[in-house]
Amino acid sequence: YGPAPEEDAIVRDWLKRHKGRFGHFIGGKFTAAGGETFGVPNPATGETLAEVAIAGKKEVDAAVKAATGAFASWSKLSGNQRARHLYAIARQVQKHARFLAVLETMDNGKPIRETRDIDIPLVARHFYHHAGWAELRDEAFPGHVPAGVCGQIIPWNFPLLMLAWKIAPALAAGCTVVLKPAEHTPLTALAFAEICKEAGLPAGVVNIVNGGGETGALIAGHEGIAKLAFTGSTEVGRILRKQTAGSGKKLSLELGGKSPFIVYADADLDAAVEGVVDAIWFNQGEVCCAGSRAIVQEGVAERFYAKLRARMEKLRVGDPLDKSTDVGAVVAKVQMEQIAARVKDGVAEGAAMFQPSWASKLSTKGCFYPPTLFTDVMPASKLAQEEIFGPVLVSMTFRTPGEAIQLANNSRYGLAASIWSQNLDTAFDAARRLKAGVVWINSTNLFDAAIPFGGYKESGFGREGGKEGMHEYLVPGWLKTAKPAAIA
Ligand code: TXE
Repeated sequence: YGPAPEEDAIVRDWLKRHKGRFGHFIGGKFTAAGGETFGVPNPATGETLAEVAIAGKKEVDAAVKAATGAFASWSKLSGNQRARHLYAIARQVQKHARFLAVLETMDNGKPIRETRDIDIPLVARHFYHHAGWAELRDEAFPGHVPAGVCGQIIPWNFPLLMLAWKIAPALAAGCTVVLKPAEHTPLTALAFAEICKEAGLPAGVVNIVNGGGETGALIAGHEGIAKLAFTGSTEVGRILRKQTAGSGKKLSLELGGKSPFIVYADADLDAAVEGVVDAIWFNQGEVCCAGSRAIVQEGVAERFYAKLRARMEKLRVGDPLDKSTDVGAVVAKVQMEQIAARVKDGVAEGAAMFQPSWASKLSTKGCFYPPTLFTDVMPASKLAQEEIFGPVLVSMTFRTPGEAIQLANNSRYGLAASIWSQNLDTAFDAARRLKAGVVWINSTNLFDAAIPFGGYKESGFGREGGKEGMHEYLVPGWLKTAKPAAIA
Protein backbone atom coordinates (compact mmCIF):
# COMPACT_ATOMS: atom_id res chain seq x y z
CA TYR A 1 0.00 0.00 0.00
CA GLY A 2 0.91 3.66 -0.20
CA PRO A 3 1.46 5.89 -3.21
CA ALA A 4 4.38 5.18 -5.51
CA PRO A 5 6.88 7.87 -4.49
CA GLU A 6 7.20 9.21 -8.03
CA GLU A 7 3.44 9.18 -8.71
CA ASP A 8 3.05 12.95 -8.80
CA ALA A 9 6.37 13.73 -10.57
CA ILE A 10 4.67 13.65 -13.97
CA VAL A 11 2.34 16.45 -12.83
CA ARG A 12 5.04 18.45 -11.07
CA ASP A 13 7.09 18.49 -14.30
CA TRP A 14 4.10 19.82 -16.21
CA LEU A 15 3.36 22.50 -13.61
CA LYS A 16 7.03 23.52 -13.67
CA ARG A 17 6.96 23.82 -17.46
CA HIS A 18 4.11 26.32 -17.10
CA LYS A 19 5.81 28.00 -14.11
CA GLY A 20 2.66 27.15 -12.15
CA ARG A 21 0.73 29.90 -13.96
CA PHE A 22 -1.96 29.60 -16.60
CA GLY A 23 -3.86 31.97 -18.84
CA HIS A 24 -6.78 31.07 -21.10
CA PHE A 25 -6.76 29.02 -24.28
CA ILE A 26 -8.16 31.25 -27.01
CA GLY A 27 -7.84 30.83 -30.78
CA GLY A 28 -5.39 27.93 -30.37
CA LYS A 29 -2.99 29.80 -28.06
CA PHE A 30 -2.53 30.29 -24.34
CA THR A 31 -2.85 33.91 -23.26
CA ALA A 32 -0.32 35.34 -20.80
CA ALA A 33 -1.04 34.41 -17.20
CA GLY A 34 -1.22 38.00 -15.97
CA GLY A 35 -3.94 40.09 -14.36
CA GLU A 36 -6.23 38.85 -11.63
CA THR A 37 -5.73 35.19 -10.72
CA PHE A 38 -7.06 32.53 -8.37
CA GLY A 39 -5.10 29.78 -6.59
CA VAL A 40 -5.81 26.11 -7.19
CA PRO A 41 -5.21 24.05 -4.04
CA ASN A 42 -4.79 20.28 -3.80
CA PRO A 43 -7.66 19.45 -1.41
CA ALA A 44 -5.81 16.45 0.02
CA THR A 45 -2.80 18.48 1.16
CA GLY A 46 -3.73 22.15 1.06
CA GLU A 47 -0.75 22.86 -1.21
CA THR A 48 -1.38 25.44 -3.97
CA LEU A 49 -0.74 23.75 -7.29
CA ALA A 50 -1.13 26.70 -9.65
CA GLU A 51 -2.34 30.24 -10.19
CA VAL A 52 -4.92 30.67 -12.93
CA ALA A 53 -6.08 33.88 -14.62
CA ILE A 54 -9.67 35.08 -14.34
CA ALA A 55 -11.41 35.92 -17.61
CA GLY A 56 -13.28 39.21 -17.77
CA LYS A 57 -15.33 40.69 -20.60
CA LYS A 58 -12.29 41.20 -22.82
CA GLU A 59 -11.20 37.56 -22.65
CA VAL A 60 -14.74 36.16 -23.04
CA ASP A 61 -15.28 38.42 -26.07
CA ALA A 62 -12.01 37.22 -27.57
CA ALA A 63 -12.93 33.58 -26.98
CA VAL A 64 -16.38 33.97 -28.56
CA LYS A 65 -14.80 35.82 -31.49
CA ALA A 66 -12.28 32.99 -32.00
CA ALA A 67 -15.05 30.38 -31.82
CA THR A 68 -17.21 32.37 -34.27
CA GLY A 69 -14.32 32.65 -36.73
CA ALA A 70 -13.59 28.92 -36.48
CA PHE A 71 -17.27 27.98 -36.85
CA ALA A 72 -17.31 29.24 -40.44
CA SER A 73 -14.92 26.52 -41.59
CA TRP A 74 -15.41 23.82 -38.91
CA SER A 75 -19.15 23.60 -39.55
CA LYS A 76 -18.48 23.02 -43.24
CA LEU A 77 -16.03 20.14 -42.83
CA SER A 78 -17.33 16.78 -43.91
CA GLY A 79 -18.45 14.34 -41.23
CA ASN A 80 -15.41 12.22 -41.88
CA GLN A 81 -13.06 15.17 -41.44
CA ARG A 82 -14.61 16.08 -38.09
CA ALA A 83 -14.57 12.42 -37.03
CA ARG A 84 -10.82 12.25 -37.67
CA HIS A 85 -10.28 15.15 -35.28
CA LEU A 86 -12.40 13.48 -32.59
CA TYR A 87 -10.48 10.21 -33.03
CA ALA A 88 -7.21 12.12 -32.77
CA ILE A 89 -8.31 13.74 -29.50
CA ALA A 90 -9.41 10.35 -28.10
CA ARG A 91 -6.02 8.84 -28.94
CA GLN A 92 -4.18 11.74 -27.26
CA VAL A 93 -6.32 11.29 -24.14
CA GLN A 94 -5.30 7.63 -24.07
CA LYS A 95 -1.66 8.49 -24.67
CA HIS A 96 -1.66 10.89 -21.71
CA ALA A 97 -4.04 8.82 -19.58
CA ARG A 98 -1.68 8.39 -16.64
CA PHE A 99 -0.77 12.07 -16.52
CA LEU A 100 -4.42 13.12 -16.76
CA ALA A 101 -5.44 10.66 -14.02
CA VAL A 102 -2.78 11.93 -11.59
CA LEU A 103 -3.53 15.57 -12.44
CA GLU A 104 -7.27 15.09 -11.92
CA THR A 105 -6.65 13.34 -8.59
CA MET A 106 -4.37 16.12 -7.35
CA ASP A 107 -6.73 18.88 -8.48
CA ASN A 108 -10.02 17.32 -7.33
CA GLY A 109 -9.05 14.95 -4.49
CA LYS A 110 -10.76 11.87 -5.93
CA PRO A 111 -8.95 8.52 -5.63
CA ILE A 112 -6.46 7.59 -8.34
CA ARG A 113 -8.23 4.25 -8.73
CA GLU A 114 -11.28 6.14 -9.96
CA THR A 115 -9.53 8.63 -12.26
CA ARG A 116 -7.40 5.81 -13.71
CA ASP A 117 -10.19 3.26 -14.18
CA ILE A 118 -13.30 5.41 -14.64
CA ASP A 119 -12.88 9.14 -15.40
CA ILE A 120 -10.15 9.07 -18.00
CA PRO A 121 -11.27 5.89 -19.86
CA LEU A 122 -14.79 7.35 -20.06
CA VAL A 123 -13.36 10.59 -21.48
CA ALA A 124 -11.61 8.69 -24.29
CA ARG A 125 -14.75 6.61 -24.86
CA HIS A 126 -16.84 9.77 -25.19
CA PHE A 127 -14.65 11.13 -27.97
CA TYR A 128 -14.50 7.78 -29.78
CA HIS A 129 -18.28 7.41 -29.59
CA HIS A 130 -18.91 10.93 -30.86
CA ALA A 131 -16.48 10.48 -33.73
CA GLY A 132 -19.13 8.04 -34.96
CA TRP A 133 -21.86 10.67 -34.64
CA ALA A 134 -19.71 13.16 -36.56
CA GLU A 135 -19.69 10.70 -39.46
CA LEU A 136 -23.40 9.96 -39.18
CA ARG A 137 -24.73 13.45 -38.47
CA ASP A 138 -26.28 14.16 -41.86
CA GLU A 139 -27.72 10.67 -42.21
CA ALA A 140 -29.09 10.54 -38.64
CA PHE A 141 -30.34 14.12 -38.45
CA PRO A 142 -31.49 15.17 -41.91
CA GLY A 143 -32.62 18.77 -42.09
CA HIS A 144 -30.48 19.76 -39.11
CA VAL A 145 -27.47 22.05 -38.86
CA PRO A 146 -25.02 22.79 -36.06
CA ALA A 147 -26.41 25.25 -33.50
CA GLY A 148 -23.39 27.58 -33.68
CA VAL A 149 -20.98 28.76 -31.00
CA CYS A 150 -21.67 26.97 -27.70
CA GLY A 151 -21.05 28.27 -24.19
CA GLN A 152 -20.35 25.42 -21.80
CA ILE A 153 -20.08 25.77 -18.03
CA ILE A 154 -19.06 22.74 -16.02
CA PRO A 155 -18.68 21.68 -12.38
CA TRP A 156 -15.77 20.33 -10.36
CA ASN A 157 -16.91 16.81 -9.50
CA PHE A 158 -15.86 15.14 -12.79
CA PRO A 159 -13.84 17.95 -14.37
CA LEU A 160 -12.44 16.24 -17.45
CA LEU A 161 -15.39 13.90 -17.94
CA MET A 162 -17.88 16.78 -17.85
CA LEU A 163 -15.67 18.58 -20.36
CA ALA A 164 -15.85 15.53 -22.63
CA TRP A 165 -19.64 15.29 -22.20
CA LYS A 166 -19.88 18.88 -23.41
CA ILE A 167 -17.16 19.19 -26.05
CA ALA A 168 -17.46 15.83 -27.84
CA PRO A 169 -21.10 16.15 -28.99
CA ALA A 170 -20.63 19.84 -29.84
CA LEU A 171 -17.70 19.07 -32.12
CA ALA A 172 -19.46 16.06 -33.61
CA ALA A 173 -22.43 18.25 -34.49
CA GLY A 174 -20.19 20.86 -36.13
CA CYS A 175 -20.31 23.47 -33.37
CA THR A 176 -17.39 25.34 -31.82
CA VAL A 177 -17.11 26.01 -28.09
CA VAL A 178 -16.15 28.37 -25.31
CA LEU A 179 -15.89 26.25 -22.17
CA LYS A 180 -15.38 27.36 -18.60
CA PRO A 181 -14.21 24.77 -16.07
CA ALA A 182 -15.13 25.18 -12.40
CA GLU A 183 -12.80 27.40 -10.39
CA HIS A 184 -11.96 24.53 -7.98
CA THR A 185 -10.69 22.30 -10.79
CA PRO A 186 -9.40 24.06 -13.93
CA LEU A 187 -6.23 22.03 -14.50
CA THR A 188 -7.32 19.07 -16.62
CA ALA A 189 -9.23 21.43 -18.91
CA LEU A 190 -5.96 23.33 -19.47
CA ALA A 191 -4.16 20.06 -20.12
CA PHE A 192 -6.95 19.24 -22.56
CA ALA A 193 -6.27 22.50 -24.40
CA GLU A 194 -2.74 21.23 -25.00
CA ILE A 195 -4.16 17.94 -26.22
CA CYS A 196 -6.30 19.80 -28.77
CA LYS A 197 -3.16 21.48 -30.08
CA GLU A 198 -1.24 18.23 -30.17
CA ALA A 199 -4.13 16.52 -31.97
CA GLY A 200 -4.08 19.23 -34.65
CA LEU A 201 -7.55 20.60 -33.94
CA PRO A 202 -8.02 23.85 -35.91
CA ALA A 203 -7.48 26.97 -33.79
CA GLY A 204 -10.63 28.44 -32.25
CA VAL A 205 -12.75 25.28 -32.37
CA VAL A 206 -12.19 24.75 -28.63
CA ASN A 207 -11.58 27.75 -26.37
CA ILE A 208 -11.14 27.48 -22.60
CA VAL A 209 -11.60 30.46 -20.31
CA ASN A 210 -11.15 30.37 -16.54
CA GLY A 211 -12.89 32.01 -13.65
CA GLY A 212 -15.89 31.68 -11.37
CA GLY A 213 -19.54 32.68 -11.53
CA GLU A 214 -18.87 36.13 -12.97
CA THR A 215 -17.01 34.68 -15.92
CA GLY A 216 -19.79 32.11 -16.31
CA ALA A 217 -22.39 34.87 -16.37
CA LEU A 218 -20.44 36.69 -19.11
CA ILE A 219 -20.50 33.55 -21.25
CA ALA A 220 -24.20 32.94 -20.59
CA GLY A 221 -25.09 36.52 -21.48
CA HIS A 222 -22.91 36.81 -24.57
CA GLU A 223 -24.92 37.45 -27.71
CA GLY A 224 -22.50 35.44 -29.84
CA ILE A 225 -23.47 32.25 -27.99
CA ALA A 226 -26.20 30.22 -29.71
CA LYS A 227 -26.40 27.36 -27.24
CA LEU A 228 -25.61 27.18 -23.52
CA ALA A 229 -24.93 23.88 -21.75
CA PHE A 230 -24.60 23.88 -17.97
CA THR A 231 -23.93 21.27 -15.31
CA GLY A 232 -23.96 22.45 -11.72
CA SER A 233 -26.22 23.52 -8.89
CA THR A 234 -29.97 23.92 -9.27
CA GLU A 235 -29.61 27.49 -7.96
CA VAL A 236 -27.27 28.55 -10.76
CA GLY A 237 -29.39 26.58 -13.26
CA ARG A 238 -32.33 28.74 -12.27
CA ILE A 239 -30.28 31.94 -12.73
CA LEU A 240 -29.16 30.80 -16.19
CA ARG A 241 -32.71 29.95 -17.24
CA LYS A 242 -33.81 33.47 -16.30
CA GLN A 243 -30.74 35.04 -17.88
CA THR A 244 -31.25 33.30 -21.22
CA ALA A 245 -35.05 33.61 -21.30
CA GLY A 246 -36.15 35.35 -24.47
CA SER A 247 -32.61 35.43 -25.86
CA GLY A 248 -33.20 32.71 -28.43
CA LYS A 249 -30.34 30.67 -26.97
CA LYS A 250 -30.79 26.92 -26.85
CA LEU A 251 -30.30 25.73 -23.24
CA SER A 252 -29.64 22.44 -21.47
CA LEU A 253 -29.29 22.10 -17.71
CA GLU A 254 -27.98 19.14 -15.74
CA LEU A 255 -28.53 20.00 -12.09
CA GLY A 256 -28.76 18.42 -8.67
CA GLY A 257 -30.30 15.22 -7.39
CA LYS A 258 -31.32 13.20 -4.36
CA SER A 259 -31.56 9.85 -6.05
CA PRO A 260 -33.37 6.95 -4.37
CA PHE A 261 -31.68 3.61 -3.79
CA ILE A 262 -34.50 1.12 -3.18
CA VAL A 263 -33.73 -2.18 -1.45
CA TYR A 264 -36.59 -4.70 -1.57
CA ALA A 265 -36.81 -7.55 0.95
CA ASP A 266 -35.88 -10.10 -1.75
CA ALA A 267 -32.68 -8.25 -2.77
CA ASP A 268 -29.26 -9.87 -2.56
CA LEU A 269 -28.30 -7.83 0.51
CA ASP A 270 -24.54 -8.29 0.15
CA ALA A 271 -24.70 -7.05 -3.44
CA ALA A 272 -26.92 -4.16 -2.36
CA VAL A 273 -24.39 -3.16 0.33
CA GLU A 274 -21.62 -3.09 -2.30
CA GLY A 275 -24.06 -1.12 -4.44
CA VAL A 276 -24.39 1.49 -1.70
CA VAL A 277 -20.61 1.85 -1.58
CA ASP A 278 -20.69 2.67 -5.30
CA ALA A 279 -23.80 4.79 -5.01
CA ILE A 280 -22.73 7.19 -2.28
CA TRP A 281 -19.02 6.72 -1.53
CA PHE A 282 -17.83 6.76 -5.14
CA ASN A 283 -16.23 10.18 -5.74
CA GLN A 284 -16.84 11.14 -2.06
CA GLY A 285 -20.55 11.28 -2.87
CA GLU A 286 -19.92 14.35 -5.03
CA VAL A 287 -22.03 12.87 -7.79
CA CYS A 288 -25.21 14.48 -9.10
CA CYS A 289 -26.85 11.07 -9.53
CA ALA A 290 -25.46 9.59 -6.26
CA GLY A 291 -27.83 7.14 -4.59
CA SER A 292 -28.00 9.37 -1.54
CA ARG A 293 -31.43 8.28 -0.26
CA ALA A 294 -31.70 4.60 0.71
CA ILE A 295 -35.29 3.31 0.92
CA VAL A 296 -35.22 -0.13 2.53
CA GLN A 297 -38.05 -2.64 3.05
CA GLU A 298 -38.81 -3.04 6.74
CA GLY A 299 -38.30 -6.79 7.07
CA VAL A 300 -34.62 -6.61 6.03
CA ALA A 301 -33.75 -3.11 7.20
CA GLU A 302 -31.94 -4.03 10.43
CA ARG A 303 -29.92 -6.77 8.71
CA PHE A 304 -29.08 -4.44 5.85
CA TYR A 305 -27.92 -1.61 8.14
CA ALA A 306 -25.81 -4.03 10.21
CA LYS A 307 -24.01 -5.23 7.08
CA LEU A 308 -23.64 -1.65 5.87
CA ARG A 309 -22.10 -0.43 9.14
CA ALA A 310 -19.62 -3.31 9.07
CA ARG A 311 -18.71 -2.42 5.48
CA MET A 312 -18.29 1.26 6.36
CA GLU A 313 -15.74 0.30 9.04
CA LYS A 314 -13.61 -1.20 6.26
CA LEU A 315 -13.69 1.74 3.84
CA ARG A 316 -10.31 3.44 3.45
CA VAL A 317 -10.41 7.22 3.44
CA GLY A 318 -7.18 9.07 2.80
CA ASP A 319 -4.42 9.95 0.34
CA PRO A 320 -6.11 9.99 -3.09
CA LEU A 321 -2.83 9.03 -4.80
CA ASP A 322 -2.71 5.79 -2.77
CA LYS A 323 -4.07 3.01 -4.98
CA SER A 324 -5.79 1.35 -2.01
CA THR A 325 -7.84 4.44 -1.10
CA ASP A 326 -11.63 4.07 -1.47
CA VAL A 327 -12.68 7.61 -0.59
CA GLY A 328 -10.44 10.62 -1.24
CA ALA A 329 -10.66 14.28 -0.27
CA VAL A 330 -13.72 16.47 -0.70
CA VAL A 331 -13.05 19.10 -3.37
CA ALA A 332 -12.60 22.14 -1.11
CA LYS A 333 -12.83 23.39 2.45
CA VAL A 334 -15.99 25.38 1.71
CA GLN A 335 -17.68 22.24 0.41
CA MET A 336 -16.58 20.22 3.46
CA GLU A 337 -17.95 22.85 5.82
CA GLN A 338 -21.25 22.71 3.97
CA ILE A 339 -21.40 18.92 4.39
CA ALA A 340 -20.56 19.18 8.09
CA ALA A 341 -23.29 21.81 8.56
CA ARG A 342 -25.89 19.59 6.86
CA VAL A 343 -24.89 16.65 9.04
CA LYS A 344 -25.18 18.80 12.17
CA ASP A 345 -28.67 19.90 11.07
CA GLY A 346 -29.58 16.26 10.48
CA VAL A 347 -28.58 15.29 13.99
CA ALA A 348 -30.60 18.23 15.32
CA GLU A 349 -33.59 17.02 13.28
CA GLY A 350 -33.45 13.81 15.33
CA ALA A 351 -32.19 11.24 12.81
CA ALA A 352 -29.75 8.54 14.04
CA MET A 353 -26.22 9.14 12.74
CA PHE A 354 -23.45 6.57 12.30
CA GLN A 355 -19.80 7.09 11.33
CA PRO A 356 -17.04 4.45 11.44
CA SER A 357 -15.11 4.12 14.71
CA TRP A 358 -12.00 5.63 13.09
CA ALA A 359 -13.81 8.78 11.83
CA SER A 360 -12.23 11.10 14.39
CA LYS A 361 -8.73 9.92 13.45
CA LEU A 362 -8.88 11.23 9.87
CA SER A 363 -6.10 13.60 8.87
CA THR A 364 -7.11 17.21 9.37
CA LYS A 365 -4.48 18.43 6.89
CA GLY A 366 -6.72 17.75 3.93
CA CYS A 367 -10.47 17.91 3.27
CA PHE A 368 -11.31 14.40 4.52
CA TYR A 369 -14.87 13.66 5.59
CA PRO A 370 -15.90 10.26 6.97
CA PRO A 371 -18.59 8.10 5.34
CA THR A 372 -21.81 8.87 7.19
CA LEU A 373 -25.12 7.02 7.51
CA PHE A 374 -28.40 8.44 8.79
CA THR A 375 -31.24 6.05 9.66
CA ASP A 376 -34.82 6.82 10.79
CA VAL A 377 -34.89 9.84 8.52
CA MET A 378 -38.28 11.55 8.20
CA PRO A 379 -39.33 11.78 4.52
CA ALA A 380 -40.20 15.48 4.79
CA SER A 381 -37.01 16.47 6.67
CA LYS A 382 -34.23 18.58 5.18
CA LEU A 383 -31.96 15.54 5.35
CA ALA A 384 -34.30 13.60 3.08
CA GLN A 385 -35.07 16.46 0.73
CA GLU A 386 -31.89 18.51 0.23
CA GLU A 387 -28.86 17.51 -1.77
CA ILE A 388 -25.79 17.17 0.49
CA PHE A 389 -23.26 16.39 -2.26
CA GLY A 390 -20.90 14.54 0.04
CA PRO A 391 -20.32 11.05 1.50
CA VAL A 392 -23.58 11.10 3.46
CA LEU A 393 -26.31 8.48 2.99
CA VAL A 394 -29.75 9.11 4.45
CA SER A 395 -32.20 6.24 4.75
CA MET A 396 -35.78 5.39 5.58
CA THR A 397 -37.91 2.26 5.47
CA PHE A 398 -41.06 1.17 3.63
CA ARG A 399 -43.62 -1.62 3.98
CA THR A 400 -45.31 -2.05 0.58
CA PRO A 401 -43.90 -1.65 -2.96
CA GLY A 402 -46.37 1.19 -3.53
CA GLU A 403 -45.01 3.03 -0.52
CA ALA A 404 -41.45 2.63 -1.88
CA ILE A 405 -42.41 4.38 -5.12
CA GLN A 406 -44.22 7.12 -3.23
CA LEU A 407 -41.17 7.80 -1.05
CA ALA A 408 -38.79 7.62 -4.01
CA ASN A 409 -40.81 10.12 -6.06
CA ASN A 410 -41.27 12.43 -3.07
CA SER A 411 -38.47 14.73 -4.21
CA ARG A 412 -38.07 17.93 -6.18
CA TYR A 413 -35.35 16.14 -8.11
CA GLY A 414 -35.59 13.36 -10.71
CA LEU A 415 -32.14 12.50 -11.98
CA ALA A 416 -31.54 8.80 -11.27
CA ALA A 417 -32.76 5.82 -9.26
CA SER A 418 -31.40 2.42 -8.33
CA ILE A 419 -33.54 -0.65 -7.63
CA TRP A 420 -32.37 -3.78 -5.82
CA SER A 421 -34.57 -6.88 -6.13
CA GLN A 422 -34.20 -10.46 -7.30
CA ASN A 423 -37.69 -10.30 -8.78
CA LEU A 424 -37.73 -8.82 -12.27
CA ASP A 425 -41.46 -8.04 -12.11
CA THR A 426 -40.89 -5.93 -9.00
CA ALA A 427 -37.88 -4.21 -10.57
CA PHE A 428 -39.46 -3.40 -13.95
CA ASP A 429 -42.72 -2.29 -12.39
CA ALA A 430 -40.79 0.11 -10.15
CA ALA A 431 -38.61 1.32 -13.03
CA ARG A 432 -41.71 2.34 -14.98
CA ARG A 433 -43.17 4.24 -12.06
CA LEU A 434 -40.08 6.15 -10.94
CA LYS A 435 -39.70 9.74 -12.12
CA ALA A 436 -36.01 9.58 -12.89
CA GLY A 437 -33.96 10.18 -16.02
CA VAL A 438 -31.89 7.04 -15.45
CA VAL A 439 -32.96 3.88 -13.61
CA TRP A 440 -30.43 1.18 -12.72
CA ILE A 441 -31.53 -2.32 -11.70
CA ASN A 442 -29.22 -4.20 -9.33
CA SER A 443 -26.49 -1.74 -10.26
CA THR A 444 -25.74 1.94 -9.91
CA ASN A 445 -23.65 4.81 -11.27
CA LEU A 446 -23.05 3.14 -14.63
CA PHE A 447 -22.38 5.54 -17.48
CA ASP A 448 -21.80 5.09 -21.16
CA ALA A 449 -21.30 7.54 -23.99
CA ALA A 450 -24.15 5.89 -25.93
CA ILE A 451 -26.73 6.20 -23.13
CA PRO A 452 -28.52 9.53 -22.73
CA PHE A 453 -28.20 11.04 -19.26
CA GLY A 454 -30.31 13.82 -17.76
CA GLY A 455 -33.13 14.62 -15.40
CA TYR A 456 -36.73 15.53 -14.72
CA LYS A 457 -38.14 18.23 -12.45
CA GLU A 458 -35.48 20.36 -10.73
CA SER A 459 -32.71 18.07 -11.96
CA GLY A 460 -32.89 19.97 -15.24
CA PHE A 461 -33.67 19.19 -18.85
CA GLY A 462 -31.87 18.08 -21.98
CA ARG A 463 -29.89 14.87 -22.38
CA GLU A 464 -26.17 14.17 -22.75
CA GLY A 465 -24.86 11.11 -24.55
CA GLY A 466 -26.07 9.01 -27.45
CA LYS A 467 -28.40 10.20 -30.19
CA GLU A 468 -30.54 12.22 -27.74
CA GLY A 469 -27.48 14.18 -26.67
CA MET A 470 -26.65 15.13 -30.27
CA HIS A 471 -30.01 16.90 -30.61
CA GLU A 472 -28.83 19.44 -28.02
CA TYR A 473 -26.24 20.78 -30.49
CA LEU A 474 -28.35 20.80 -33.65
CA VAL A 475 -31.12 23.05 -34.91
CA PRO A 476 -33.50 22.63 -37.85
CA GLY A 477 -32.09 24.01 -41.10
CA TRP A 478 -30.40 23.07 -44.31
CA LEU A 479 -26.69 22.99 -44.86
CA LYS A 480 -25.64 25.67 -47.32
CA THR A 481 -22.82 23.40 -48.41
CA ALA A 482 -25.16 20.59 -49.54
CA LYS A 483 -24.93 20.13 -53.29
CA PRO A 484 -28.23 20.73 -55.09
CA ALA A 485 -29.69 17.52 -56.47
CA ALA A 486 -29.03 17.06 -60.18
CA ILE A 487 -32.10 17.70 -62.32
CA ALA A 488 -32.64 14.89 -64.73
O1 TXE B 1 -21.90 24.93 -7.82
P1 TXE B 1 -22.14 26.02 -8.94
P2 TXE B 1 -20.92 25.01 -6.54
C1 TXE B 1 -24.35 21.33 -6.33
C2 TXE B 1 -23.97 20.64 -5.03
C3 TXE B 1 -23.01 21.59 -4.42
C4 TXE B 1 -23.61 22.91 -4.82
C5 TXE B 1 -22.66 24.08 -4.82
O2 TXE B 1 -25.12 20.49 -4.23
O3 TXE B 1 -22.96 21.45 -3.04
O4 TXE B 1 -24.07 22.69 -6.12
O5 TXE B 1 -21.53 23.84 -5.65
C6 TXE B 1 -20.38 28.27 -12.45
N1 TXE B 1 -23.44 32.07 -14.07
N2 TXE B 1 -23.60 20.85 -7.46
O6 TXE B 1 -21.11 26.28 -5.81
O7 TXE B 1 -21.95 27.38 -8.36
C7 TXE B 1 -19.22 27.90 -11.56
O8 TXE B 1 -18.13 28.77 -11.79
C8 TXE B 1 -22.76 31.17 -14.77
C9 TXE B 1 -24.20 19.81 -8.23
O9 TXE B 1 -19.57 24.68 -6.95
O10 TXE B 1 -23.40 25.70 -9.62
C10 TXE B 1 -18.96 26.46 -11.98
O11 TXE B 1 -18.22 26.43 -13.19
N3 TXE B 1 -21.98 30.22 -14.20
C11 TXE B 1 -23.52 19.57 -9.47
C12 TXE B 1 -20.36 25.93 -12.25
O12 TXE B 1 -21.18 27.09 -12.45
C13 TXE B 1 -21.90 30.20 -12.85
C14 TXE B 1 -22.08 19.78 -9.58
C15 TXE B 1 -20.95 25.08 -11.13
O13 TXE B 1 -20.89 25.79 -9.93
C16 TXE B 1 -22.60 31.14 -12.06
C17 TXE B 1 -21.62 20.90 -8.78
C18 TXE B 1 -23.39 32.10 -12.72
N4 TXE B 1 -24.12 33.01 -12.07
C19 TXE B 1 -22.36 21.34 -7.73
N5 TXE B 1 -22.33 30.86 -10.76
C20 TXE B 1 -24.01 18.49 -10.38
N6 TXE B 1 -25.25 18.54 -10.81
O14 TXE B 1 -23.26 17.63 -10.77
C21 TXE B 1 -21.48 29.80 -10.74
N7 TXE B 1 -21.21 29.40 -12.01
